[in-house]
Amino acid sequence: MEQILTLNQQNLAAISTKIPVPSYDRSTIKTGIVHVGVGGFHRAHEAFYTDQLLQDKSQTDWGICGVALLDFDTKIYNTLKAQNGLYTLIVKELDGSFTKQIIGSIVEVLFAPESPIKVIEKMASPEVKIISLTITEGGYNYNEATGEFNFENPLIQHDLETPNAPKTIFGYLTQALQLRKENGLKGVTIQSCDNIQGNGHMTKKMLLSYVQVAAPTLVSWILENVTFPNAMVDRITPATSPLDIEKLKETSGIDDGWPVVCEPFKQWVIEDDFAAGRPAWETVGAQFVKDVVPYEKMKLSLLNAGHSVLGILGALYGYSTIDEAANDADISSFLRIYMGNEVTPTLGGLEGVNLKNYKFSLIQRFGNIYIKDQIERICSESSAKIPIFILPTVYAQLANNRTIQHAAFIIAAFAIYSVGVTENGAQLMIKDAMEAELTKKAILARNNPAVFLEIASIFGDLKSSKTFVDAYSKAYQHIVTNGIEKSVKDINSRVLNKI
Ligand code: CS2
Repeated sequence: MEQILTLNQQNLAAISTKIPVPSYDRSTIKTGIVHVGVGGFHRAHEAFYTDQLLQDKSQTDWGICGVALLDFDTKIYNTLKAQNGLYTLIVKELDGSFTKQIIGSIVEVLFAPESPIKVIEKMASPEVKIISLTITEGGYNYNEATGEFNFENPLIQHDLETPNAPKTIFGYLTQALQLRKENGLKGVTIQSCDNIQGNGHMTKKMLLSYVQVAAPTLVSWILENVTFPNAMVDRITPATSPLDIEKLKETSGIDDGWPVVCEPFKQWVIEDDFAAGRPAWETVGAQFVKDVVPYEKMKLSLLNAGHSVLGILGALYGYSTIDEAANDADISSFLRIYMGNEVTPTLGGLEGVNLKNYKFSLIQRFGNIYIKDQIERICSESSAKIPIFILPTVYAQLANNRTIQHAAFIIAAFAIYSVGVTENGAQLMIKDAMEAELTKKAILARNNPAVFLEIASIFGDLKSSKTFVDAYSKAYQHIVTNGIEKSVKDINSRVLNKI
């Protein structure tokens, strides 16, 4: 049997006989980027692009220091630390083959709960030019009902009281920027890599709200010295399964505690607004544009919303992976009608993008049977995703008196999903920061479906739209009376147009 090699810097030369490893000397790479949130997505996306860039050996300034922010992140921190920041990226191709390589761009890792000061100092280090973030939609601490920063969050209160040992990204950034200011350092870029419309604008708005209270004198310095480029990020990255880890061992003889699996497709469209220089990511496939808003809108309302549609319906059908839902003829029709009739009219012209092709490519990506993206992953934190992925489409359609039937159906399906059990009695695993509230309202909704829409931090003022409430309540009753499968067929049969 082939010798199994543990992934770490020392074994890299031996591993290079099995799969490609970084061609650059990692010991010469300086840390130019601090990235918060070293989960699968960052490692399949920004860290991958950066690794490709570092293969051009003249680029030595853009290594990444990965920061694990939450207590919950101990495992990824320990794994990356033991592996000297190295990990395997396994791309699951459309033909079922796997392309593997070792990524080396994460040259340092820090665990914030263990050493908050080290994280603050690293963010404030003169060689660091970019602080990038993958902190999930919920991490921006935004209240959908008020549109404002949520100061009621106990962690935010903690950060205000204990600035030197923060727990949230806002506490960290404030301390780090304060230190940069005191040290006379100039610009730095804070770059969001999360799925939020105007993610740079959102980061700026939320950070400034916090700083206004925590360190008011820092506000003007931030306005002068920090930029927040918007970006659209894309690569489907399912959670790594124990089987992925085993298979890597078996087929390549590499023992990697947490490899990353992803699809072949990748896209990164970034606004070129960097305060202190940036990596030439365009040389490895990223696009720099003046205005990224239309790209973000397209991706969030078609891909991410598409995922939520497949996830919520798929869960109620009893499926466990996205490809199963995407390859179900009725769910697929539902999705195509939603995209064609409800989302497409809300997207303005996109220069250089063929929307029709984009939608078809999504259907193909969702249907990739090798990716096995988990419905559980997609449905997790839906309370933060729905307001970003689906509701902007609903508001735009309502404002123009256009159809919202399929969107209303999805929200009704989500209300039924939130009870936590399918119509066949199977338990659903709800992973959501708002789980308690969701379940409570979902149970009450059985008597009066509209109650679910009262969760203002998700649905804002949607409950005051009679058109929406009627369509939603009708869909809810239809599903309860006829079952999910017949209801999906019925609603589809009322519409002729698809993409
Ligand atoms: C997904 C995203 O979290 C979700 O619900 O839609 O993680 C999606 O896979 C990525 O944004 C793809 O780029």
